[in-house]
Amino acid sequence: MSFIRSQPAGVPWTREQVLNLFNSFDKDGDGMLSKEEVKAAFRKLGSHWGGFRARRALRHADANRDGLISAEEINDLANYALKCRYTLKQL
Ligand SMILES: [Ca+2]
Ligand SMILES: [Ca+2]
Repeated sequence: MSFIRSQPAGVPWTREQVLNLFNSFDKDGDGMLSKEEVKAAFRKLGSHWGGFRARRALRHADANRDGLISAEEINDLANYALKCRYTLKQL
């Protein structure tokens, strides 16, 4: 099974856009991203497997293994999201 879809019409997200998106998904405003918040953000990025991506992303970026992405860890989270090569659909 392939998790990669080709979306030739899309434009890749920039690092800045990805970071802004993740920050905007801190719904409870505690400065940390929970797995649910990460999952919602990945859905917004265009993932059809938000839960799968959230688990993988946390494993990748959650350096202290507390299940939350802190401000220090969010750069690694963005790196992971950028590696997934989601694209921004043209409006
Ligand atoms: Ca939060
Ligand atoms: Ca953490």
